[in-house]
Amino acid sequence: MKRLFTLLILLAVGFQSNAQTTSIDPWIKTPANVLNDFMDQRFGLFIHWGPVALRGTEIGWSRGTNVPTAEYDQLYKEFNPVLFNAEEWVKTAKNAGMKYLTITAKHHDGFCLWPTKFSDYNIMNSPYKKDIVGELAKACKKYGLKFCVYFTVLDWHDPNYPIHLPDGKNPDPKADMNKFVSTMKNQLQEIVTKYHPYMLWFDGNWESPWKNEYGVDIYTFLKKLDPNVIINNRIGGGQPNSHPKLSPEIIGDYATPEQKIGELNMKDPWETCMTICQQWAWKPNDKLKSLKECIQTLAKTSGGNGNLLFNVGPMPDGRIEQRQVSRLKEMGEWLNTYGESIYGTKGGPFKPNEIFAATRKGNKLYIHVFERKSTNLVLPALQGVQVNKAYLLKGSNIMHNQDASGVITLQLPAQLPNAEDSVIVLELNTNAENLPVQS
Ligand code: H79
Repeated sequence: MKRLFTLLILLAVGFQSNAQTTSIDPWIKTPANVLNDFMDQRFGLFIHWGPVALRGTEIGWSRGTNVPTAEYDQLYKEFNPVLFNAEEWVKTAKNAGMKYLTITAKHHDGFCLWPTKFSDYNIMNSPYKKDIVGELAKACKKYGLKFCVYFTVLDWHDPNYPIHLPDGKNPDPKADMNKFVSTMKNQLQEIVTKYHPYMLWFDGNWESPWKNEYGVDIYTFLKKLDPNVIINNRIGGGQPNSHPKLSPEIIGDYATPEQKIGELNMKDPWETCMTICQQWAWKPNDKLKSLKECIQTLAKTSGGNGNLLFNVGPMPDGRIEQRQVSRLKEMGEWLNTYGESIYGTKGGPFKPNEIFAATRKGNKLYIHVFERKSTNLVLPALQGVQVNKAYLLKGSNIMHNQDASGVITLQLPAQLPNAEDSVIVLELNTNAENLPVQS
């Protein structure tokens, strides 16, 4: 009997350790309240930066393509962004109405923006010699922004990682993934214990050397260091290089559609990452998005129940381009008036489109009007719901009508008060957050 019991215990332990290599222990997953808090923030600043700014080409991807590898790998010796001022960047984000900030501590080119003990290829060996990640963490704390870190799991520069060029070909037989993952864990431990990031944004997990078991191992490792740290869905292995979805097999807390607005999803947390221009890293004269595109992107993202991580690539001297700073400030000015319809809201119940998007909180339904197609805006039927009152947010009343089937017609003013997105508040006789999504 005792033997049988021992056998059962051994089997159970064996089963458990096997399970640990393929999936995450549910007990260590990021708590729902932490993720809800993250989703309430709605708007963050993504920053892609490194010595590559000296060439104005794409970070990581231009190594061995637009810029010869040997030249790219020497750029750090000239990287001296004397005008870098962490507080200026954080103030830029704060004035834009952003609530969090994510810096590329390490991109696919392997250069580390913090003084890591585990690689010489870091900022202390540039002429600049200051901890960029640390300065930003400190400034975020001072100005009340959540500080987050981007860290890719591929590294074309590290000899222990089998792939050395963006083409993903010719794995190097001398590489050693065990050593590589061990260095990565050491670096992540430095980051988590020194800078206490609110969230970690992984990337680069679609290349063949990256395996799901590494993702399970690293997620588990991080959760032991900080049970509340939020982790995106690019840490598991064997996945395509677009991560718009969450599912039980996918490791990570939230989905990350890239360069496109995610679809309305009331169940899974998600965050769209998108560039303010076209390139992630700084490019001279890169095409800047119009204010309309910027604000409507934020409204459509919120309207789909997601966050927006909006990216700038600072210049090699350490400044963010003035025209980008100005655009972000304009977004902040819009949010000063209309922020109530973005922060802490839920998306839906209508799917965002080119004419309008909807957000909701309590008994208020916020209709983001992008375009005045005609005198009236007709919304899909909301059955069993009554509109008690309709008015422009921070403005005058709006004539409204609801027919027997629940279809709501709003009479738009001759001129919308805001050229990019005017918000109409509908006060309902019920909690708008409980309304089912309309197809
Ligand atoms: O860090 C940014 C990208 O470098 C990274 N994710 C965001 C946050 C990323 N790595 N890979 N991918 C995205 C997917 C591959 C995109 C590509 Fe391309 C399209 C590679 C080559 C064509 C983007 C456009 C990069 C170079 C040109």
